[in-house]
Amino acid sequence: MASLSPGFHGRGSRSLVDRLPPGQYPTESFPVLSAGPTPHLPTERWSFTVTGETGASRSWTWEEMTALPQEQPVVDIHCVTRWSKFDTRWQGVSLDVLTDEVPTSADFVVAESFDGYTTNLPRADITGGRAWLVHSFDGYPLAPDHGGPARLLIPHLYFWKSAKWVKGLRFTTDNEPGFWERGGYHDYGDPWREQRYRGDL
Ligand SMILES: Nc1nc2c(c(=O)[nH]1)N[C@H]1C(S)=C(S)[C@@H](COP(=O)(O)O)O[C@H]1N2
Ligand SMILES: [Mo]
Repeated sequence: MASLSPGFHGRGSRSLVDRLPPGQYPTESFPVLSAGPTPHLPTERWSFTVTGETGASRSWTWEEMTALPQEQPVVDIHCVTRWSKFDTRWQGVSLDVLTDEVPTSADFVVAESFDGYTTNLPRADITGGRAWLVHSFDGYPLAPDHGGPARLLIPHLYFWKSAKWVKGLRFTTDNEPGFWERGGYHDYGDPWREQRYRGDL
């Protein structure tokens, strides 16, 4: 069923120890990690835009986005600062639904946020049912400090790839390193391979 996330394995089927990537520790809390101050965006002024490498684009207002088919992923998240949080519950729209609207043959994508933050990904990593635009956490509207009104959720990569206050996705032919990637973090960021910093294999 599409609303059950790939990260949800059912109670007890996989031990928490096996779900902890190398060098991580589990936490019950939900730390806030932001490079700058939290922007406060009323949903009436919010929009989300997907732009193709040719310049063609498609935008959604808040009302339009929340009217799209909703999924409720339950996933483990892993921050490069070494905390991991199991079974986090979100609600939002699959990035497949949004990116399907803009034809592209680009290999890369840059997520761009209202605070100026950027992060780059291979396009393949935001399709296939493993990345979302989320607006609720644990049954409540997403708190501003955690990226509300809406953020990306890409749980198979370190959490810096999950851009908070995201305003759009831009497909790019060339790989364009984002904020932390330019700052020395790994280009891809797979927690299972401990790809924390540039130079990690
Ligand atoms: N727009 C934006 N998104 C961002 C950041 C940021 O500073 N600005 N920080 C990133 C980092 S480094 C992490 S670990 C996660 C933290 O999300 P949290 O504050 O909800 O734990 O958001 C990521 N997304
Ligand atoms: Mo982070």
